[in-house]
Amino acid sequence: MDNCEGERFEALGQRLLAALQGSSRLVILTHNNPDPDAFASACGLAAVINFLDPECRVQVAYGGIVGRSENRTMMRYLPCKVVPFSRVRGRDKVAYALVDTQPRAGNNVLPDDKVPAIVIDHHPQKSLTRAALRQTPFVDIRTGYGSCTTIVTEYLQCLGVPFTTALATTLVYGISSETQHLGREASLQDRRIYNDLVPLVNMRRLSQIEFSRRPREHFFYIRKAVDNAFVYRQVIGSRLGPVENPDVVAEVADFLLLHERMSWSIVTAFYDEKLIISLRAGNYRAQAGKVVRELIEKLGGTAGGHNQVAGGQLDCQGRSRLEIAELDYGLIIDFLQQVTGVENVKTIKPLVSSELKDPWAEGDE
Ligand SMILES: [Mn+2]
Repeated sequence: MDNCEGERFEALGQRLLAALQGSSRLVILTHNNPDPDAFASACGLAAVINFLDPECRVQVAYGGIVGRSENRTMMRYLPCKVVPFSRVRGRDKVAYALVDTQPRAGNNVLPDDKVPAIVIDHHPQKSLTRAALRQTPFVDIRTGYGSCTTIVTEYLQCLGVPFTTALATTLVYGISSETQHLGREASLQDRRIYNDLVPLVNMRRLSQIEFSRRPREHFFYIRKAVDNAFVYRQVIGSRLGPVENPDVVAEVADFLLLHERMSWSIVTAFYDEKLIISLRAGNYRAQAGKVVRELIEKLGGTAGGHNQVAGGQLDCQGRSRLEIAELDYGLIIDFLQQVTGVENVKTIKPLVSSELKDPWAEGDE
């Protein structure tokens, strides 16, 4: 493989170790409410570091929660232990790596005053993250890659780290979940790496993860999502209001985009004092990341993403329920105007309900 040739990959191991600056502990952080790509990247990097320096104690940690059934099932079979960040001891004395996210991106728990040793990601940089990355000794950001897992798998291959079945299965699920089986935003390199790994995978386990059983609450969310769903031209969306599981936002966005006539889906919900927003686009040149940043950043929130998958969050601490409800509705209208070019969007039609439900109406939680 071209990226594995000669001194380039020999230097990779040395550069990773040098970035740790002799630290005997490394905490690998994913983005909050980690998805399969984040978990797989983290476990892959843990295997890389363990291989390079067996003495280094590596921990994988995340902020937020893991709500989606597939992700919870995946977590049970990970080749490395993953803990909530709150359970990490001695947080001041460890080196940090970030995967599938960047310092100051707004979606991870790395304290603002901490400079990570390693950052590996496939999301575009933003002005805020760029400044923080300047001080980071090891940075590898490849926006052309469909999954962050692919980058880390290249390291494993280049360094000759052996793949266990559990590791290969984790990595393949990371890539296939992020790219919808290589159909969404996947690059040639994602495909190559995926093909290399597939023979090593436990397919039965992979299937168990992808088609995992759901708890009863899942069906409540599906009902709510459909009850509240609206359409406007080629856009489908749903406002979920307050939720107990933030992962449901992305899940519903994927689900709604299955509608045969739609080119965009937008889903909002309220969790942990934040308005969360998730965007999906059918067109691979849609620039969803740019769209969501324009929507959220002017309100003071953080957002980002790729062409077809993007998301953001807006801190609502100190705002009244009515203000949040208005922000939520305003976001939807703003989005509709932006992507349809219609200047004055007034009526949005319900998808299946007789009238559009307001998730913020009192007593409707
Ligand atoms: Mn990712």
